[in-house]
Amino acid sequence: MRSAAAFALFCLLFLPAAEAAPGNTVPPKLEGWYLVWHDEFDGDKVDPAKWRVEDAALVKNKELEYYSPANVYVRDGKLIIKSEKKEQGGRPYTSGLVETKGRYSFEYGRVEVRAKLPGTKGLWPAHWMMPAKGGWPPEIDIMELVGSKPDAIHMTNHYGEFPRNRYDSKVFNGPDYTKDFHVFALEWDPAGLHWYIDGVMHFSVSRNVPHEPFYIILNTAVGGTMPRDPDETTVFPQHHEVDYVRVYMKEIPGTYFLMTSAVNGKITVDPRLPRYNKGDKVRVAAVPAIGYKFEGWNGDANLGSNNPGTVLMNRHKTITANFAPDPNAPKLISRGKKTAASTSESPELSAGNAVDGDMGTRWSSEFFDPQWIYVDLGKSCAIEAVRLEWENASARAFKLQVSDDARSWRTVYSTDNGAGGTEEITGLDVTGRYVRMYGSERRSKYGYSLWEFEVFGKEPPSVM
Ligand SMILES: [Ca+2]
Repeated sequence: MRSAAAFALFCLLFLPAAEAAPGNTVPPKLEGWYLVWHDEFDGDKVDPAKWRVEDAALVKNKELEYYSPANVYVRDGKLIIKSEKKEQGGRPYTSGLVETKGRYSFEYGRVEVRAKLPGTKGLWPAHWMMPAKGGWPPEIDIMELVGSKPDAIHMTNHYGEFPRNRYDSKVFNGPDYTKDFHVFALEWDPAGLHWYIDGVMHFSVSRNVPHEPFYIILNTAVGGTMPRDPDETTVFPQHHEVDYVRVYMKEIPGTYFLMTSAVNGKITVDPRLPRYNKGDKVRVAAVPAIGYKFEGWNGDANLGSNNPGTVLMNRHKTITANFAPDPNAPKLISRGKKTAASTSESPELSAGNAVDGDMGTRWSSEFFDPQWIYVDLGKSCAIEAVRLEWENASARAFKLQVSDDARSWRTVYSTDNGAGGTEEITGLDVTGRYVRMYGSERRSKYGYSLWEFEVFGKEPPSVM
């Protein structure tokens, strides 16, 4: 399988490039592969249906950048991620991050990113992937580069359970990758991960291969543990230029892919398989994010307004779900309200940090089970949804509970397989003044750690 793909790529590299009109790039056919998703960046802006653009001072790796949407734009057929020495949001530098999170994810296939990387001390451009269901690890790093060593490409597979996570990694020393465009590719099948640079395989692993959908992230970090911080030799601004991102699936006769993508909601697929046999029936359901409603299907679903519906697999199919803002959606009613928690890891990590609307502040409990945090809505409210924004130290088993007096609790949701990341629990139909996350099993040896704990619903009309 490997040699066939390598041969196909070899041929591709030596074919004359087709001159495509601007705005109309046609990706080349890769023999044996089917193009399922791509962005050639031919338009005049970042496509919000494909990319989520970060707007936050993310707290990780001691990085120094603020990820600003102003630093990400499309120009001359390229996605540009600009890094500048400019204060924003309490950080001394601005840079950019885009990801297909909440839009597109895939399991197995070939992803290609053609890019020209920024160099200079303290910069850290990366093309990487994270699991769609949330949590960390796993993580696959297609390409990472430390700006002060512009000829060294890092390729890494992160695996295991936080905090006993591990990684397999290789550094390939080639040309200066900041001078020209290069193609960084990852091939991923159930048996292995294979990293390619300009069509040549440089790293491969056959253990700890992930088996779940991942989304794609492109960014440039500034400072932090990997590149160290910029110094007087650092040159700003810097530009990370991406010519295209393409995802291919391997063609196997008689099997078909179901591609799904959605913004402001998700499509659940049952059974969810990397590929299907002819005649298989797949149940799909469109689940709007909090604040949105389902408006219908697009693509090959052929489901009318049925939700959920059943898709017959007799060819490759792509379906998207449309979600629109819901004017009747429940409102955020927990922001800034009183909180209490069983414990706090330290005074700086108190319960109030989970309702302050700041994704850079968090509540963290002490490191034993059980632990809880509740918010006091001030009066009895109709509660319809809860969103939990977990830090890495998340809950494997937890309940959501509601109370009128903070003593007697009613369980309204329970799981023993919490995914971490962003967890939205919707469709609640309960009334209460207090809402509690009660954790009974931690996912790590650390505590329960929430960037935000958000309750959505309706406050009662004021009594005259
Ligand atoms: Ca917070």
